Amino acid sequence: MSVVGIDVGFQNCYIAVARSGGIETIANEYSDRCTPACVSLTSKNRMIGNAAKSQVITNFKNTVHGFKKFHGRAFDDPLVQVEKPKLPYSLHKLPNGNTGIKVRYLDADKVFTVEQITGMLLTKLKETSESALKKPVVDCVISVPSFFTDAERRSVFDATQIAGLNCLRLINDTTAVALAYGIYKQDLPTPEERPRNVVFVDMGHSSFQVSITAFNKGKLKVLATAFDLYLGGRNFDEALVDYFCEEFKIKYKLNVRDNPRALLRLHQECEKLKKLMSANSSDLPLNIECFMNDIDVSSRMNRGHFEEMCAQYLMRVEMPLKSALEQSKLSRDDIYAVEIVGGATRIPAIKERIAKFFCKDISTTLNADEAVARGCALQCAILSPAFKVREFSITDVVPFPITLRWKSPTEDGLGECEVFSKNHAAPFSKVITFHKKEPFDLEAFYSSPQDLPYPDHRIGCFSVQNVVAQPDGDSSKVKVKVRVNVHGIFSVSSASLIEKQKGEGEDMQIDSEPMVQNEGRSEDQTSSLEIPRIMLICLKNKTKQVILALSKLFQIQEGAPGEKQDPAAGGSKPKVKVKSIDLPIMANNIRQLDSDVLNNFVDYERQMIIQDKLVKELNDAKNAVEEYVYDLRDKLLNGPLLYLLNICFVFCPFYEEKLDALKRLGQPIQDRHREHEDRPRAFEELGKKLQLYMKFVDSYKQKDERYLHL
Ligand code: ATP
Ligand code: K
Ligand code: MG
Repeated sequence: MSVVGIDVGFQNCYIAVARSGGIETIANEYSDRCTPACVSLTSKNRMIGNAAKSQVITNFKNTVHGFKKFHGRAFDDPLVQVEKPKLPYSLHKLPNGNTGIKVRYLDADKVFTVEQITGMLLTKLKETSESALKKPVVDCVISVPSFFTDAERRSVFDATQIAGLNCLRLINDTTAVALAYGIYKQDLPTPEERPRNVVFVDMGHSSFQVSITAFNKGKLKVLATAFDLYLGGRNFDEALVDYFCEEFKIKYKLNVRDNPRALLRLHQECEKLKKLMSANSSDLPLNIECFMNDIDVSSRMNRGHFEEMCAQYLMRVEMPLKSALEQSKLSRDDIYAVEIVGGATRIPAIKERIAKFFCKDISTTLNADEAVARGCALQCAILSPAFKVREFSITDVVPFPITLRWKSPTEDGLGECEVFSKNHAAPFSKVITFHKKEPFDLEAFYSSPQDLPYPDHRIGCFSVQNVVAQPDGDSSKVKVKVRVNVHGIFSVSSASLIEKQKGEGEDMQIDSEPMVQNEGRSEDQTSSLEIPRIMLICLKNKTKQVILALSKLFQIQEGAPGEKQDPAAGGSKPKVKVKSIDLPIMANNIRQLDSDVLNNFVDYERQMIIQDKLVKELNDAKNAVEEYVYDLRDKLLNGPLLYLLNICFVFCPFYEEKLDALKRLGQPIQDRHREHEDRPRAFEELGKKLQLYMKFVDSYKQKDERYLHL
């Protein structure tokens, strides 16, 4: 079993693998450890990663990049609409309202979903890992931004399945970084001591993420996360592009924005310039030859001017830092270190802002590009039974609070409660007990839409089916397990009806001691809320009438979920025999691909893989033929052979057959050629052997005449 971690960035992807010697990031066939998040479709095949990036300008309409943020988003989503005019390729509204990507592929118009495009990218990353490890790769851990909502996570997860990967965890970028930081630290405080609090800051190409994490020996606990969804390296590129577009309009009368190719080139050059300015504060040139209408353009820029231009972005660095610090309830003095990763944190002005806010020098002990992937590989190693790693427990947070609302078709029971508060530990399961006579619906949604970086606060509706009253007409006890799983995805994962048995006295069972249970290595913690707490929340929101109805209708119970037999919890209670029946749950309005659609995508991805392979084999064969022909031609410059070669080309439709035919034709000629070449060498060797033999004979001749005949 291989153990692989993948950082799927907006711009750059990295792969790390666990080997016996430790974690290693691996390079692709271009000896590059960074694989661009780029997919290019052509009339024959797909190009993915570096090969696709080289098509960005030449095949701009069909080269897809910057798609990570379309995961789980509708076409009409404001974020999608903001991005749309900036893209060189077209977006398309899918029948279900989702964002589709329209390209030409195999000489036909084709709309791919974002899951399919990320699936293609993951296929490439899977192949890269497989060729490095020389064995199949299935299990992996993949990073997502900590602010990704349910729909976005489900969409990324679907993409992993399209690529045939078994994603053991979708881990938050900054949590992966925290793991990469903490697992090797030998000097962490013991569990009894005050934890070591470290701030992790990641600014990539598209967004800015901050987390504050508390470390003790053998564990990390995320305290808080914060982000700016729209702040990343690309903003700084765009500022430069804007500036030069204006300048070239005046200086050269060029309307760069009307020419997608020129605009893309300017983008590339501006990104290069931006990187140069990180290391250089002097005046730097920008030169682009044959930029537009055969005009060469040139200009200059320096760091000071650049920072002025980007003031609006630099200003926004502080907010997420402040938010994370406030949420963590720590003071600056409680912070042990501020670790930065992500390409855009190399901009000196960004580093300065971060350092200034925490009144602390920033640390760069982690590899800024590879830390996320390394953390993913470490998490994969922890989760994989095939690998032995130091025990290290990871507790992440729920980034946005989640509320559950319930209703039945006829019963007048209606209520809601916040099941996961902001920064609640995750993964985590809770068991809620209802008293119901008929099936009922549970609607899950994010409690505070105003803080949500997503336009729709609904998560989904879960119908608990087959609920019936007890034979005596009483309500049945229904235990429902709700959870935020290892991927950070919410679900109502199971429900069961507890059948009253004779002799059961109590109507409710509430364990007074909160129980937190570890479910194996997934560290999925289980517990429930106490009634008083829920009542409090409901009191805030609902009328007295509802509260009264509520108090009759539900209870929330501590305990492990999924038990077939209710254990006598607490020990002191009398043992009560109950029968539990599993209830089916129907999930509606979940933003995830239907299983038949997903299966189609899986099949289609396989077909495209085969198509790419065929094209590659054909190309390889073609290259082999060409090589062979050139080789032969060099050796036999003229004669009837060339004539024969040409015939062979005309009549053989397939390269492999051509090559075989050619070899049949060429072999005897080549053999003779080699013989001819070998002849002088053979003479030379024969001469040497003769000399040796003569020496041998001479030496023995003197001793014994008989040896002469040997
Ligand atoms: P995201 O995390 O938003 O999904 P990503 O992971 O693909 O994106 P990174 O690879 O961390 O992003 O960073 C890429 C960004 O960092 C690009 O904008 C790139 O131009 C920028 N960058 C890289 N090196 C430098 C540098 N030396 N100076 C300034 N910016 C840099
Ligand atoms: K990255
Ligand atoms: Mg990143």
